[in-house]
Amino acid sequence: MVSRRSFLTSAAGALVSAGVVARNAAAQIPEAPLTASPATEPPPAPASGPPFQPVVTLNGWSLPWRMNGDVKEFHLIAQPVVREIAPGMTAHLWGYNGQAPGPTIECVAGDRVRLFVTNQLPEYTSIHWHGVRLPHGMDGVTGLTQPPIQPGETWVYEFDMQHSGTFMYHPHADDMVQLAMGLMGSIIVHPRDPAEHAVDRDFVFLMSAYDIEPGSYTPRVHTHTDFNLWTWNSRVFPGIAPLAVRQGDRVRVRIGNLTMTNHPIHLHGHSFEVTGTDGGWVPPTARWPEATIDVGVGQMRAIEFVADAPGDWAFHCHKTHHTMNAMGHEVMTSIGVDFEEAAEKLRRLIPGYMVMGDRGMAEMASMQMELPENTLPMMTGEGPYGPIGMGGMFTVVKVRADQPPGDYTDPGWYEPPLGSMAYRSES
Ligand SMILES: [Cu+2]
Repeated sequence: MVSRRSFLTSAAGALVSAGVVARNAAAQIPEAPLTASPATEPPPAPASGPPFQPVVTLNGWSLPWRMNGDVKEFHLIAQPVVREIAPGMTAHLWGYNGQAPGPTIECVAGDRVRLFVTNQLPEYTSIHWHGVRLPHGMDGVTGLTQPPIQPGETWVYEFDMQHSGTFMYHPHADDMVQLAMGLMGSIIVHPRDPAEHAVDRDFVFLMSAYDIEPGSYTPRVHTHTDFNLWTWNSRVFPGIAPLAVRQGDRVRVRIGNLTMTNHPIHLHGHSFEVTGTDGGWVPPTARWPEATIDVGVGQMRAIEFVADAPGDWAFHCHKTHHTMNAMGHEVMTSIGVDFEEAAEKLRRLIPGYMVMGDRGMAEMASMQMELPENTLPMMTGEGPYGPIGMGGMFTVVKVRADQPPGDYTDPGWYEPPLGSMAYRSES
């Protein structure tokens, strides 16, 4: 049996040093740094406690726990972290246990949980368990339900997880700054009966937004709505893992929104139903088909579909500026303007000066432009037929007949059967 002190010390040591991942309390062996592999890992089976089918956290992982008698103990450490947004750009954020967003907390309805929260931030914090029904004093609202957790302190939250569903955790302390810095995570409470709400593949991610000037690393925390990086689990395409599924699978995707605007999330090639919100499960009689679901600020939506159509299907926010990276807002529209005369003069002063945007901006997607340090192209991601022209809140659901059960490896690009693809007219 591991003593509480040694558990806390080793958990802190293993998790904190260099942002490494530990999969469970029994095996805190540093694995590859998170930045090394953007791929989605298969979920590990629960190490102890009641059985459940684990979720896949896109570009993330689930928090290890240990059983102390009948209580499931977790340890969150709020601290500064370095997060790779996509290859070519890292951000200096605040997160939990080496990552922003923090690891996913998974438990089972009926579990009693004890959550240790250590504050290694330079200012006070708290954790609110969004959507979870619990006693007043565990709700984590600084000033209202508890004094703040001061830097260096560890506080303990303890309550019963009464209902299954998808929830979120985040501070209610200096909210605007602490959410703009990335302090958040997902909570999955699985049904006590694993057959209830069972699916073949279960994914989760949180939407967050940052305002990071090209060439800098720390988000501007006083931005209200004009963020320039729209992320899923603090990653942007092509840094977001694909959702690899087997044809015929019933798939659930749980999407939480802790940005400051709504996101209409659209899935190609399929029709889905909303089966859960942060309030709980939607009764089957109250569901209807959708291809786009608007996820409002502070909301969670769980969608489910049968992946019946093989192919690579775009899955993205439908706000076009949310599928772009690090974009400037003060860009003049110059479509239809003839700049050549002015450009000729400018080239005498600035050799190689190019006119951009007079025929739209698609060209910029394929152009290798010189970028400032630590930023990303606005439109990014290369597909099998050229630039995809989208970054930000975008990834691909890859449906394959031969994707082995339980295998989440990226199967590569889809090759459509002969005669099933759009083609150039020769007439
Ligand atoms: Cu959006």
